[in-house]
Amino acid sequence: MKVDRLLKNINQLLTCDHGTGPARGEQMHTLPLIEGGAIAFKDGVIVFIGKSEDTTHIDAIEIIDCKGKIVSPGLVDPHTHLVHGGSREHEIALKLQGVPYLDILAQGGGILSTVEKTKEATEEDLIEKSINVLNTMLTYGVTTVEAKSGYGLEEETELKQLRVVKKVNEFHPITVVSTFLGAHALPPTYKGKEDLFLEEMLQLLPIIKKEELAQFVDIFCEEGVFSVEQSRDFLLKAKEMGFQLKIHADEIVSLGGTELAVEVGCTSADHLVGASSMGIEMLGKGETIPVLLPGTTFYLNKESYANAREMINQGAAVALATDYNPGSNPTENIQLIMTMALLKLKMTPEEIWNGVTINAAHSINNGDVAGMLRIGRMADIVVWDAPNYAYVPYRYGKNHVDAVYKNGVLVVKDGVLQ
Ligand code: IZC
Ligand code: ZN
Repeated sequence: MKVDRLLKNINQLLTCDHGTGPARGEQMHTLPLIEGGAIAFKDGVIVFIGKSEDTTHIDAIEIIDCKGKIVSPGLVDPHTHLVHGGSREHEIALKLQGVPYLDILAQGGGILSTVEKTKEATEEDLIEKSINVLNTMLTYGVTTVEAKSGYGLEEETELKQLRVVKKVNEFHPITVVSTFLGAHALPPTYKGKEDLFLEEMLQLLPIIKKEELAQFVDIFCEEGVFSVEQSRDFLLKAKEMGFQLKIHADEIVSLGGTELAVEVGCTSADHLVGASSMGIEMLGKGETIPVLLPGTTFYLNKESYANAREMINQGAAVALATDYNPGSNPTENIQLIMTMALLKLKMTPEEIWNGVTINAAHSINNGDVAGMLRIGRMADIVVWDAPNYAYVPYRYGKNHVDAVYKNGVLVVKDGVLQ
């Protein structure tokens, strides 16, 4: 068999292939892998996965010795606020004085401060900034990212953000999946007129559909932002218009957004720090994937983290994400999030790897193209300078990525972007 590249002598080749669907509950304890593995691809497509000793029939243009290394699918970061203007380091002093995130927002800061900066930024500014962030993500081993709008809260800027996502997806190696988050905050001029504002955001959906600007619609269901009732109405209308759903649920105050997510059929429910036991039970039985963001809890300086253990016990398919955004988690480092999942969510290394690969892929409806290695799929592959998979979340604070292939093309070599 003639191939372009053959990676062999891999200490552990993590396929993350659980058959169909995400890894749920008990299944999350298992991480499908091949010790002494090999993987080969041709024209960007995986053509062989197996043991190194079974590769004698393979004639490769390039053979890469991965002794002492592990190989995984390209990681998936399923919750980011990629496109925005400015940054919010000026709010750190308030934060250290103990002013809560939602109070900063209520005072016109937080998300609303980023809205101002995003309005000021040109499309070119936003493209350049997003590309820089995506480049960093790629060097950390991420090959698929979800990106939300939500820093416009009016037509022009929301569409500007979504068009930026569409453009960067076209020419950056990372696949970017787009979400419309027009319902991210209430502009101060709409105070008391939440329903009118949400109606106006819904009116953008036909344009978004026509220009293929987003696959998902999301809402920030939170005290002082949008209620469970408003979120239900908004999401159901978006669903009727053919969008898949996401929700920022129970991030800071427990409102019942987790239950709502399962009720209306959200593909994912994100944050869930304050999810009720009823909500967690529903996640265990339903299809909605909990996307947990421990980096955000850390950066908000909170003590109490999402109850990943109970979600897994109840049978849910937990996924992990950075929540990369300028306020509550300004980092693109998914490997740091893996360590936080280990220490703060008490997830095992197996659960963590499933959480950043196959489950994350399903949480953005990309389970059939991302998050696992299988013959016939595109070669989105990360080579890690780590002797085993547990080493990556354990040995924290450094980047373990050696190489990244996207569709079979070497895009990161020796840890450096090509
Ligand atoms: O800019 O603060 N939680 N939205 C909801 C965010 C965090 C992003 C931000
Ligand atoms: Zn978010």
